[in-house]
Amino acid sequence: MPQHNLFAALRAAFPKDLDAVAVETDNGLHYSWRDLDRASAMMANLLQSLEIPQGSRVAVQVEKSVEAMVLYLATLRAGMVFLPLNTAYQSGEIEYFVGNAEPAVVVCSSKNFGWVSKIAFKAGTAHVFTLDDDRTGSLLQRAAHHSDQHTTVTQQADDLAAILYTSGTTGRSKGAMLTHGNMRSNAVMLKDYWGWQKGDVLIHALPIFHVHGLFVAIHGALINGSKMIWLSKFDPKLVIAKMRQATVFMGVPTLYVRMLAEPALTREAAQHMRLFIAGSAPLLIETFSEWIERTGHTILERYGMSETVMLTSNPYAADARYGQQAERRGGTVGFPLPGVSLRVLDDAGQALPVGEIGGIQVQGPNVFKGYWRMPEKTKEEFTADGFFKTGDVGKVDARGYVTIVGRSKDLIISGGYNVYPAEIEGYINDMPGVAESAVVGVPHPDFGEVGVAVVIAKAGVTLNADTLIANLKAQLANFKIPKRCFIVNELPRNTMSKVQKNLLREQYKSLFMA
Ligand code: MLC
Ligand code: AMP
Repeated sequence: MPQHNLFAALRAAFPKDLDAVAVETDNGLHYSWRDLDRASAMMANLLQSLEIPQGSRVAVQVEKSVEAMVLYLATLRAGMVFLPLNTAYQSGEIEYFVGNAEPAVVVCSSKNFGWVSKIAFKAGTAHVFTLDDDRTGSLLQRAAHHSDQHTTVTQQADDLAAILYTSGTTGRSKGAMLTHGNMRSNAVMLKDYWGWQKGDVLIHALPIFHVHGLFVAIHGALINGSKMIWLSKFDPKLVIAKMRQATVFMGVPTLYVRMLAEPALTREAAQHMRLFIAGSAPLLIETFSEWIERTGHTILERYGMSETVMLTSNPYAADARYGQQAERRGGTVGFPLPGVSLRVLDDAGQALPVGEIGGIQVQGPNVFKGYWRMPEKTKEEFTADGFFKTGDVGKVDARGYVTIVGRSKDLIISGGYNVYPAEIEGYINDMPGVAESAVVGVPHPDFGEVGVAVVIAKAGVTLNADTLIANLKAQLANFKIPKRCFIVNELPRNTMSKVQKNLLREQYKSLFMA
């Protein structure tokens, strides 16, 4: 049977010299390619020794560490399904994910073991391990007893490799099922498209529980046999300092905005770099232009989703094979990647001509298999001819460049994290004394966009905005908390009684902008 396991493709790209440095951390540790191979073999053997079926979910909520990345590789190797969880999620959020995904294994930080294990055992998970960012925890202790030799489990292209939870406009989060084929095809294609070359070194400064840091960045480096400079947390000064030893950087727009605020960001500091890539949220044209002025480099913006990995990209260079010019155009997300079909449709489902704005639909080997245990939702989000409805609104120009102009889904993207107003409104509406609420996204100089809550009290009740925010903080991941809360007497409505969020966005648009 042919081997489609993503790990097999990554492993095949390891350099011949397995003792060369694969990862260098910000606290001075060096991991060789052999270390990655052996450690992932030991963890894969541990997972398999648990005698859980192939395809079992391994849910992971841990701080960023090389060992956490190795656990991801081990999960692939063992033919299990990786389920990464944002470290900011609190108990209510984790309870939902664990209940929905029914993982056989849960790995958490030791400081959270008490509450996480309680949730996991209640949901029927038999194995809960700990893993901390200082190379300790029961996962490593147990793995140490296993062999450092392991034969990668054979997988079909259609077998699941990961589930990423992503919310919808209504209802609870949905688990996007990504297969080995989805991720492998995307990684192989991007290696070529972004011109990865021998000697490339990636600065890895993103969290590793979302597509950008976990897949695009890690796969990109590993499938090119490239070293990573591994930062546990984004620090603009440190990234700028590391540019002298690196060639590739990937970040959400907020990271670029924060680096631009550093006087140390100069042409000289960025001279050794080959490529700066941005995505996960719109990159403002001001940021794009200022980056060119300050560093002499043109950021390459690309567009993707949890459900699809990468969809479009500005060109790395002119490439006759793709019939493309070399220009990276600010304000656009570039061309559909090789193998990706992208079309723009109106509300009636009619394809729109060049330059007209409509809903973006995509098809390709990178597009996910569907939502975990939600066949109805999956059906709703695909067209009869197999295109996925992204929920993004955009246009394609005569040269083929795609521009995202907005979203039909009610979603706020704050510093690269997704915040779903419906979820926050649900929590606010459940609070005593609240009649109703609306959460809208408004421009923010650092995070691009942030949430603002507008709340109406029940008759005769006086609400306190600070108390509402404190209440939310006790229940939800910190990045989801609205940055401001206003108690008002009424919400603007249209003739159908629907809240006009566009008017609220307009009303509060200058709140954070000078
Ligand atoms: C942190 N805070 C945020 C926030 N991040 N608020 C809104 N939006 C965010 N993104 C708040 C915290 O709640 C806290 O508030 C305060 O800021 C400080 O928290 P912190 O953890 O110290 O923040 P910091 O380390 O500065 O984090 C900022 C950041 C981080 C930009 C480095 O958000 C980040 O790493 N973003 C990247 C997200 C990402 O990887 N996205 C990829 C998705 S994949 P308080 O009040 O509690 O003190 C995807 C597909 C694709 O979209 O195409 O790639
Ligand atoms: P996620 O569900 O976290 O994967 O977020 C995916 C969403 O991020 C997409 O549907 C887009 O709305 C948005 N996105 C990703 N990249 C870009 C980009 N370069 N420009 C604008 N929006 C983007």
